Amino acid sequence: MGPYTITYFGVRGRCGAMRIMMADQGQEWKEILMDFSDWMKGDLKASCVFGQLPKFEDGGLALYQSNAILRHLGRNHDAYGKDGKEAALIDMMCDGVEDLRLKYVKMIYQEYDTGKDPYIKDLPNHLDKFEAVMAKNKTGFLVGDKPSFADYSLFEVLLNHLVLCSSCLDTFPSLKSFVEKMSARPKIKAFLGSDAYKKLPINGNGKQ
Ligand code: 0HH
Repeated sequence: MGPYTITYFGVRGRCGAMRIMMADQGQEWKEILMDFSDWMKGDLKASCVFGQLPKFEDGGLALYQSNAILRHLGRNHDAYGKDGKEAALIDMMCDGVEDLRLKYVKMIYQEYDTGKDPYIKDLPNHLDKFEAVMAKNKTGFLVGDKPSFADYSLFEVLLNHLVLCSSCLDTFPSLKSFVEKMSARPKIKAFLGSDAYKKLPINGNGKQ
């Protein structure tokens, strides 16, 4: 397994969580940066299973769909629970994070000017679900006692929300502590401090 290759645009976007996960798992990966004008020529798009990036390569295996890629990394790096029951719960949490991510992406790309304030007002009604799971598990992770791919996905979505609204976790102590502890993991700390991470905008339209 590995070294891996990501082909994507020059944003964190759909690759934010997988990059943090690979960094924390001590993996190296290659980045192929796709210029949007080259993308518009259509050749690469035509070769992608769903006509979209990211493309992720693990040796001869080419994968699309960011959550499928996270699951693949979860299987490769023992971050998919200790048994079938934990794996099912991790899948559930990953899908819950995806629902929040989609709401965020819709607001950012389609209705930032009018939708940002209502989005922030409604945010506690979504974050409280993750707070409850995190508080109940008591290990500092969503499921089990070590980070799974769902934790990396949640962590990355929460980092983006803290940029949107720096106080959004103030009433959610378990999520706040989760973000602090994940941010302090040495390999994550090094990655978040790297130029490779900092130079990329969160989203493709300059909104955050
Ligand atoms: N469900 C898929 C997944 O999770 C969704 C993939 C997706 O939406 O992997 N891909 C988009 C790019 S992500 C895509 O391929 C949004 C980032 C936009 C940044 C673009 C410009 C950056 C310039 C600096 N879109 C292209 C397309 O659909 O033709």
